[in-house]
Amino acid sequence: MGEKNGKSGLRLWRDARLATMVDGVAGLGIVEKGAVAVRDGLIAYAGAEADMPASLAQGAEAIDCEGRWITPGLIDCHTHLVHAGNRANEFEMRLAGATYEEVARAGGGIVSSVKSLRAASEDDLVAQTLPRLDALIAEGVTSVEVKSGYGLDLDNERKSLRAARRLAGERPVTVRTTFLGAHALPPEAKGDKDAFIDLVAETILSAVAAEKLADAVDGFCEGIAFSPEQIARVFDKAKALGLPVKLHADQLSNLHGAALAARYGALSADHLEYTDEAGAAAMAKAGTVATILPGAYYFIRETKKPPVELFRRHGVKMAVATDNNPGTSPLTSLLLTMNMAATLFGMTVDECLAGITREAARALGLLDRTGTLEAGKAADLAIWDIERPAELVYRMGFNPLHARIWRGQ
Ligand code: DI6
Ligand code: FE
Repeated sequence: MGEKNGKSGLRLWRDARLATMVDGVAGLGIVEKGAVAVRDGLIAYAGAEADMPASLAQGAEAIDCEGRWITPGLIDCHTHLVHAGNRANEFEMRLAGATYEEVARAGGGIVSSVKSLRAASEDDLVAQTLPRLDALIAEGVTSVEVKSGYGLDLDNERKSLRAARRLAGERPVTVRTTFLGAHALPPEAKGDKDAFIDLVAETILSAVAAEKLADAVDGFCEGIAFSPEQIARVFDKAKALGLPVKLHADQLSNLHGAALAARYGALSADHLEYTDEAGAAAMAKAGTVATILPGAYYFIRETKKPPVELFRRHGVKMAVATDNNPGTSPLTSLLLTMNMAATLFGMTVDECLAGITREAARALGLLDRTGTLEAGKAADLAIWDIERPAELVYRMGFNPLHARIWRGQ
């Protein structure tokens, strides 16, 4: 762990207020006068300083937090961070009155990002992505999910996922990759969605899995993308390969994507503006997390809100994420995302904070490793210059991060 640690290899953050976010505990799991002890990159203790075993204090390098708040490191569980170029030109078209669908039909949309990504080298993709990753990290992000889906052929999907994997070598952050081959139809498919789905499921996904480039498989289930039947073919292949699934579901219309995701035991179903009660009930039963993405809702000026109240009533867990992508959510702030989730959708402060920590970890299948302050988990911490946790949700465009710890460093 390097020479910065105490002789015993222990580091101790003391005189802190903790939002432990422990599952099943009321609210934020707050501990006043708390301490976090860390050994070998893992949390050895998180709780009241007075109750901490004395052995953990001996020889530890102690860091006085002077009453600051510690939360789990933040987790952005839905991003398309690896992309090339941007679509500010389409933004201008939309400001002049065009809709997202009209822009797509005029040769813009996802396909224009596909062109840019195919023209970029893997090194170039990494270089273009790092400033976005750095913006997330600057606000305390310690884990991030990154999707492919702008390559849409074998070589370019692999290039995207390799670039995503390389981010973890460039910065102190945990990266989870998701294969999103069923994102849009590339021009060379000439309108044949079924043939493209065959290519995605049989050829590209198999190769991606063989190279262990993806931790999960996603799809875009939508009128302008793929039908539930087509997505199911990709999911069947994912299951056969032992990969968990997640889904862009019910974003622009209700194709019952939430229920489809639940049927496959998906880690999460994401967006969900048009999800109905049957979908929410199916997700609750399957333990599928609802990932709420207010950035996309805001940016495309959607008016239908995700059914947060239904999710609460059915006991569906809710994550909150940026959906960073060049077309519908060029957003690199989880703090601002929380403000949007609260202001636009009426999510509470507790729900927002759980959404970017514990529930985001759950949505990535990482809850046993991160997302809460508990002994045995990775020492991923964010230390904040705030007086109360609500400040993290309340401010817009202000970053009160004091320090960020990833795996104890
Ligand atoms: N849903 C979205 O909002 C983005 N992808 C998706 O499946 C849109 C991505 C883009 O326009 O580039
Ligand atoms: Fe997305």
